[in-house]
Amino acid sequence: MATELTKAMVGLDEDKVYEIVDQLIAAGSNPGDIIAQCNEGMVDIGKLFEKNEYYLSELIMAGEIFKNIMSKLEPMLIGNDQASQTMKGTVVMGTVKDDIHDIGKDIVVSMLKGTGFEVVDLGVDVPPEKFVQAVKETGAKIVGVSCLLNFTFPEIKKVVDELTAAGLRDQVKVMIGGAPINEDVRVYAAADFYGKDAASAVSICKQVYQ
Ligand code: B12
Repeated sequence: MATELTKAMVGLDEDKVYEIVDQLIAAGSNPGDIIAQCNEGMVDIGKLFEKNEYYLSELIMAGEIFKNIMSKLEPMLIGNDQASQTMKGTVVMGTVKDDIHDIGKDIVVSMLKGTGFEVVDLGVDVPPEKFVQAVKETGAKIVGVSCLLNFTFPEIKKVVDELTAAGLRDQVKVMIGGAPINEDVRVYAAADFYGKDAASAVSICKQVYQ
């Protein structure tokens, strides 16, 4: 059953969305739950887009609403982990080449920072060689690759291949995520981990830096 927040999100009812989010924050709701409800709305918005009931302008608006929600939730994600005082390790993060979706990546980045990881955020539309260069420069043991488009799956594979070509594959793990990603894509790209959400990204990184 879709919640009121999910419904308001799907309807792009901006004022209602912020009102509900503010109420949930005031009531002490977990930011992860609020994100999950909004995310469910984003998936439905994507389906309406596929059916030509929503257009690019609606996707853009949905993205802006989500970013505004994140600016309310971000302070709750940063430093909400008691153990965050101790630096856990470095993670290189970016969205693959030709893909400009950054909302999910940014949530992963915030959650990782909030749990004590140093994150090198390469942004969006990142060519494979930039991932490689960042690993060389930082010595990160894990690279997070975000990908939201089916036609950019080969770009994930290229990141893995370039790491191999640079002789770095043995010392770095590759985790991937984004709405259309699943285990099959992980196998196709020869990545090490698939994470379905930001919380999974955190547990994967904790596992790698254990
Ligand atoms: C908002 C949106 C946009 C916005 C993005 C704004 C922004 N600043 O990011 C704009 C308008 C730019 C956009 C553009 C396009 N989009 Co768009 N977009 C969406 C939409 C509705 C929501 C995406 C989103 O932000 N979701 C919310 C976040 C929180 O979820 P998330 O990204 O999945 O992230 C979570 C997890 O996946 C995970 N995660 C994410 N990254 C990572 C990384 C790692 C390492 C790990 C472990 C986990 C992880 O953690 C996050 C938090 O839980 C999706 C629908 C959907 N199903 O997602 C379509 C969608 C992704 N878009 C789609 C399309 C087709 C496009 C366009 C090609 C449309 C066009 N004709 O131009 C362009 C492509 C532009 C480009 N080159 O990148 C399709 C892709 C279909 C496909 N599978 O290939 C989708 C699925 C819509 C659909 N159903 O048709 N889009």
